Amino acid sequence: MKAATHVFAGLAVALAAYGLDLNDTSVASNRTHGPERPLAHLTPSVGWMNDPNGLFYDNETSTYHTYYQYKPNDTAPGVPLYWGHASSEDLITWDHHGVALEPKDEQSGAFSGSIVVDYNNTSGFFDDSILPGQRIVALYTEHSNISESQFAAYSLNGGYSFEYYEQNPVLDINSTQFRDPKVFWHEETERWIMVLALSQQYKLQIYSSKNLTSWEFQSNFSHHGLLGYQYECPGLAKVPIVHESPSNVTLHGLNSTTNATAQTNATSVDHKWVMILSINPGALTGGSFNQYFIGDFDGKTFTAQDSATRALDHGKDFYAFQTYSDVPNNDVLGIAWASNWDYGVNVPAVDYRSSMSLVRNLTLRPYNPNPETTEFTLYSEPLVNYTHLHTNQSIHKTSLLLDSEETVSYSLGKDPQGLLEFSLEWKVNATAVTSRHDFADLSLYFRGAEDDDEYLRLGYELNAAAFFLDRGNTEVDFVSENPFFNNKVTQNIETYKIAEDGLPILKVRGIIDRNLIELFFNDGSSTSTNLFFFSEENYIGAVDISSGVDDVYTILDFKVKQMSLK
Ligand SMILES: *[C@@H]1O[C@H](CO)[C@@H](O)[C@H](O)[C@H]1NC(C)=O
Ligand SMILES: *[C@@H]1O[C@H](CO)[C@@H](O)[C@H](O)[C@H]1NC(C)=O
Ligand SMILES: *[C@@H]1O[C@H](CO)[C@@H](O)[C@H](O)[C@H]1NC(C)=O
Ligand SMILES: *[C@@H]1O[C@H](CO)[C@@H](O)[C@H](O)[C@H]1NC(C)=O
Ligand SMILES: *[C@@H]1O[C@H](CO)[C@@H](O)[C@H](O)[C@H]1NC(C)=O
Ligand SMILES: *[C@@H]1O[C@H](CO)[C@@H](O)[C@H](O)[C@H]1NC(C)=O
Ligand SMILES: *[C@@H]1O[C@H](CO)[C@@H](O)[C@H](O)[C@H]1NC(C)=O
Ligand SMILES: *[C@@H]1O[C@H](CO)[C@@H](O)[C@H](O)[C@H]1NC(C)=O
Ligand SMILES: *[C@@H]1O[C@H](CO)[C@@H](O)[C@H](O)[C@H]1NC(C)=O
Ligand SMILES: *[C@@H]1O[C@H](CO)[C@@H](O)[C@H](O)[C@H]1NC(C)=O
Ligand SMILES: *[C@@H]1O[C@H](CO)[C@@H](O)[C@H](O)[C@H]1NC(C)=O
Ligand SMILES: CC(=O)N[C@H]1CO[C@H](CO)[C@@H](O)[C@@H]1O
Repeated sequence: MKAATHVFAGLAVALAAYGLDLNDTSVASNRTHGPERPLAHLTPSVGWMNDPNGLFYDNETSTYHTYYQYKPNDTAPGVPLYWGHASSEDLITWDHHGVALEPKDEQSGAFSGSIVVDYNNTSGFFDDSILPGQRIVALYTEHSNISESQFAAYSLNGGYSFEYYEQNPVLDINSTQFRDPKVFWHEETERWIMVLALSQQYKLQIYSSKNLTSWEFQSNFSHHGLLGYQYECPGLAKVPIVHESPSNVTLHGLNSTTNATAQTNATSVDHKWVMILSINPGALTGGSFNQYFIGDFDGKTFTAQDSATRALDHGKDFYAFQTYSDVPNNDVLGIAWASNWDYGVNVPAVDYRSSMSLVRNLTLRPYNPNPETTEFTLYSEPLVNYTHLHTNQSIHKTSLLLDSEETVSYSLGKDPQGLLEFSLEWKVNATAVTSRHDFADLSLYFRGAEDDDEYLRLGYELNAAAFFLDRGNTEVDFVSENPFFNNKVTQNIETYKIAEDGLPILKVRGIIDRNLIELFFNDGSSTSTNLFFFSEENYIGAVDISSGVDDVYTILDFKVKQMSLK
């Protein structure tokens, strides 16, 4: 999807004329890794990428397929817009397969959509020669300046190329702002369900079908959450409830007025439905934003449990989140475009632009936003498979009481490649703060190996009870010149557990990959995903820990791994 305020016109020259064969695997099939390219995140081999599309798992080959909005011959979006395609077994290393879906002409776009595996051949597109697990049907938006309608396409070779349904469109309501179908099989009513956005009317619409080609309107979910300019890229997922927080700690809000167990009607409920919604522009922090609603779905109507909207990620660079179809054990796995339309077209780039987030595993678990409330929230866990990752250097420290005079420094080893994973658990003794005037911080400085004046600063400040990230300490002109690229991002963070001495403990896990940082607070009850830019090949090579106050912060556990691809 794109911001509708962008108008692309007059692009009429065939891609082939620019020497780019859409099916040319010699260009696009390799695991390319240029100097600034994230190592463990999906990036396109060349060209422009935005929303993830058509995510599915092929159980015959144990392979995850990810498609995405793609303009192969340019590092900015525009028509004709395609679906690019990559596949992976570990969700860390991706094989590129070039263009998978094409728009109907040069003035159009094959806009966002989804893929389902039609095991039972309800569509009639397949015969017995196609294994049930590879009966791939895509539903997507065919976009032009005069229309957005929903098209079907199917693959007879496991998702590598597609045939277009002869009687497209399968859903057309004569609108120019009607897009991004996410389709799934609803076991309870034995129907396919499609949720899509009537974008500029702030409606998510639900349709159902027996055969993926004939769609019947069921209901609207309208005017919920932050509205912004328009609704985009919705999703509806059945998310498992896990009744314990991940570390199985005793939650501190036991005198709660709302009680997480009561909220989900005791333990008889093992899931809730979650409606996912992207808006752009309209984020309170500027630009693109993903929110969600928790509720129930009966095959016709989604009913939110309360009037709250919740943030799927609190960072600047997490948009158009979509879940994978047909994942084993019904796990809810999904991926987002790790950028923001406010500046995504302007970020430093050479031959490609944009990255996806890591794939996240979603569950609903209890947490305490404050001491009087226990409620369910979406927890996100990044899937970091180490099969193709090599640890070059690791650091592990425990029991370190910080004072303001001393900075503790760690080198991350020789020739770092810019891929780090870290976790920090710390205890806060607020009574040791002598003055409310103090900036009572705990700070980590992740510094460049070539130039340590370039650094990311992240940390916690107890008077604000919030985590902060400062991505502005760099010589990269884009960072200082682009007014939309906020340098400072913050996130309130709740106590995670109480230590034996009664003091609160907090925790963060982070993955830093060349120019992208993903933060997971308190085992994933909130997250923050943000791009950052250092000078070329100035990969992070050291980390300093310091505090502005004495005896307030105890590092209970600090781990860092500096990694590269095997
Ligand atoms: C990409 O291809 C389109 C036509 O398909 C053309 O109009 C456009 O100029 C090309 N862009 C670049 C950067 O080559
Ligand atoms: C790509 O390959 C598919 C399947 O072989 C074919 O139908 C399609 O026309 C090809 N596209 C181009 C642009 O060559
Ligand atoms: C894949 O799933 C389909 C539908 O459940 C099943 O028929 C098939 O046996 C599965 N294939 C494998 C390799 O597990
Ligand atoms: C396939 O058919 C079986 C048996 O009727 C049914 O239980 C299952 O839900 C169907 N699945 C899909 C994806 O059509
Ligand atoms: C489609 O919408 C346009 C613009 O609102 C209108 O002029 C046209 O008559 C509509 N077409 C049909 C078939 O309803
Ligand atoms: C899909 O189902 C509808 C309604 O049941 C039916 O009218 C239509 O013919 C079916 N389409 C195909 C291609 O089977
Ligand atoms: C979590 O804690 C409860 C209560 O202490 C205990 O009964 C349960 O077995 C624990 N679960 C796990 C997975 O450790
Ligand atoms: C919570 O309840 C316990 C006993 O039930 C009580 O001792 C404690 O003071 C209460 N805490 C708060 C914050 O109300
Ligand atoms: C939460 O609600 C459940 C079910 O109503 C009840 O059994 C339990 O005692 C409550 N817990 C607290 C801490 O209020
Ligand atoms: C809880 O479950 C009972 C029995 O299944 C049902 O009657 C009741 O409506 C449910 N309450 C809520 C709040 O969902
Ligand atoms: C996702 O989380 C659930 C609940 O913790 C777990 O059972 C499942 O194995 C996880 N899936 C993956 C792929 O890690
Ligand atoms: C550009 C490039 O490196 N192409 C290579 C991609 O991978 C194939 C198969 O391994 C090679 O034959 C190409 O040379």
